[in-house]
Amino acid sequence: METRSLYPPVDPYRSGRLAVGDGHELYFEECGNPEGKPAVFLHGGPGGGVRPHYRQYFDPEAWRVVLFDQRGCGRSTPWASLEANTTWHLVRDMETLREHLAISSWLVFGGSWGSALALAYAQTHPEHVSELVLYGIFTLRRSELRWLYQDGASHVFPDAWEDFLAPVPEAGRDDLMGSYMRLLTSGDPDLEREAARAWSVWEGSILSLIPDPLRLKRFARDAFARAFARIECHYFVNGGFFSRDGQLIDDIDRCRHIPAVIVQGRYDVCTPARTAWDLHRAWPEADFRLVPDTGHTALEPGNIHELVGATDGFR
Ligand code: STX
Repeated sequence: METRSLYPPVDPYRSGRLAVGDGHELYFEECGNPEGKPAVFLHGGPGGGVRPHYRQYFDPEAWRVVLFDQRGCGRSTPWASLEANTTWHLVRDMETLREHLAISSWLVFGGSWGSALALAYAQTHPEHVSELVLYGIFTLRRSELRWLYQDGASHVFPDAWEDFLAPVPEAGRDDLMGSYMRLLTSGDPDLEREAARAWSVWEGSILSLIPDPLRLKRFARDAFARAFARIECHYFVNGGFFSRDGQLIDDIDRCRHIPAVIVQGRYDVCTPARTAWDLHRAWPEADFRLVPDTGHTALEPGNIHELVGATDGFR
């Protein structure tokens, strides 16, 4: 069978800014066909921002694709702000944006943190979701956060882990997320910068099956790391702002009727396959694709093949 690749690079036919309340303003863009079927792309992190290749998972003749930088990151302002920045603010922002664009329902596409936000949105506003395409499944359960930032991924990447530990004094290492939150909001610019870089590079180090030195450089830059580290850490010390551990999988019945594809890399060290498996067990109707030879990112060939296949199937 033919291996599917990304659609060619495309420029937005329109971009804009939208005030969403609490002093936050979002950058958004639309690409593809203005008369096409609507879709929205939810980026990861939280705090990761939109990248140009995210436009390329959709046939530009068929889809009207909306992309936006979530509160506090990318080109949205105030940059790196944690004020009025929670999962439920982002869910509301999606509604504000959807109404602004006069879209009645859209396909929701999201990976990693984007998969969590997609599930939170679909469980709150199922009537506005036509389909779901999810990959690198992340639901922010305590066990998932512990794996990433306390004891788990550290066993696979002990070398990168040493650099993650370095900014935290010994006494703070029993609670690394809490200690990082204090460093990232300490008010000392040098401490904040070093902590943001170490947090961001740790995550950048574990994302793909094959190492990517260019990604590590990008993750180390202040212009990316500060928003990414602060916003992620803020969401994670707050358990994603869910009312209970496991909420997104427990509440699957609210969105279970929506046609969905779930794509998960077997060797995803960032969000291990256990979570996607638990979601698959709770939601057997969704088309589950466990890719045998990929890690976390949407740029790995096997993940691209399944993700483009998913949107092609729904066009
Ligand atoms: N964060 C998982 C996540 O959503 C724990 C994520 N990790 N890296 C990314 O997203 C980007 C590559 C999109 C920045």
